[in-house]
Amino acid sequence: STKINREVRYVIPSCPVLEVDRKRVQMFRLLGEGAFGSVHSGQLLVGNKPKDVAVKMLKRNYSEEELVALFKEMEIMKLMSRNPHPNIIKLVGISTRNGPFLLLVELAHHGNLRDFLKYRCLSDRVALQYHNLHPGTKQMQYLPCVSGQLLLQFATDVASALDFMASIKIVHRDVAARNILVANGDNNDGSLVAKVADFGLTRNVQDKDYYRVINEGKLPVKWLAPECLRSRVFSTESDVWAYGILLFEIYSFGELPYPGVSPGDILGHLESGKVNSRPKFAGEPMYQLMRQCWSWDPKLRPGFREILNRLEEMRTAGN
Ligand code: ACK
Repeated sequence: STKINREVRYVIPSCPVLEVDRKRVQMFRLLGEGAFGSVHSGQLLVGNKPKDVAVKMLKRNYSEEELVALFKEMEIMKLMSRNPHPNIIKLVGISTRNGPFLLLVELAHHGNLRDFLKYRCLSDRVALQYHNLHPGTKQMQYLPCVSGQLLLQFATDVASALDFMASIKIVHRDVAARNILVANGDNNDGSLVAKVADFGLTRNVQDKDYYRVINEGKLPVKWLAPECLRSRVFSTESDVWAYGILLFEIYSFGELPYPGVSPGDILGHLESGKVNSRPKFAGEPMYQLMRQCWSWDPKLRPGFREILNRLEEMRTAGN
């Protein structure tokens, strides 16, 4: 990829409402590296009250593509913040002046859903690794396995966010447990809530209902619907397919989909009529829902509204 030419000046879309003075931003721990840069936990001083935030910024030798990707992510988040949704990570502010570009978003204290599930239900040894990985979340290693109720609630949280996004014609394109974050509930009552994050691949498809990707690098093959693998066509229906894979991840406590199948063989695997088998912790109704999300014909996949209804039925039936 081309390294950015420092002579080229980019006009950063200005947004006075969101602009924050970087002197008010404090950065603490490195949470991780994303595709284009790093994410730190931090605080923003709002008046004289500190607010927890995650601070996203580019790596030092960022490419032009990476800069544009971060801008795009910001624009998508702006679009969604007009009508804030409880299950979507909110944009808190941006800092564009007197230093590197910073994107400040709502902090999710428990990290991504995949690691959350993976390290939670297993042995002390794994819990200890989790402890080392995330020293800030020490208390988690003492918590018991998560309940079926919580799994169903996470599934509902994500479906609700994606239903909202579909209604404003936004296709996420990278729905996967690694891109869902686990945050504390609003009332500080120990409840947890799943929130959709990472809009690096997300696109607004205002005028048409699909988005064709031309020449884009790494794609999350095991989360892609056949039409995405074949012709790079993305739509709300392909988000539904990926949501089915996310259900598989939730109900297998963070297992990799299609274990033993290499990414290059996925399309062939699907073409021969195979899908993921029922994950250990999914009941029959939940597995049926996954199977419908994996309908070959996009039109036969349920919409997120219908998915929400089905999840509600399962909840009331105590599945
Ligand atoms: O599993 P994690 O802690 O969750 O590691 C990744 C890392 O940054 C790279 O993306 C974490 N991350 C991203 N956005 C946030 C956020 N808003 N709150 C907390 N952690 C975040 C992500």
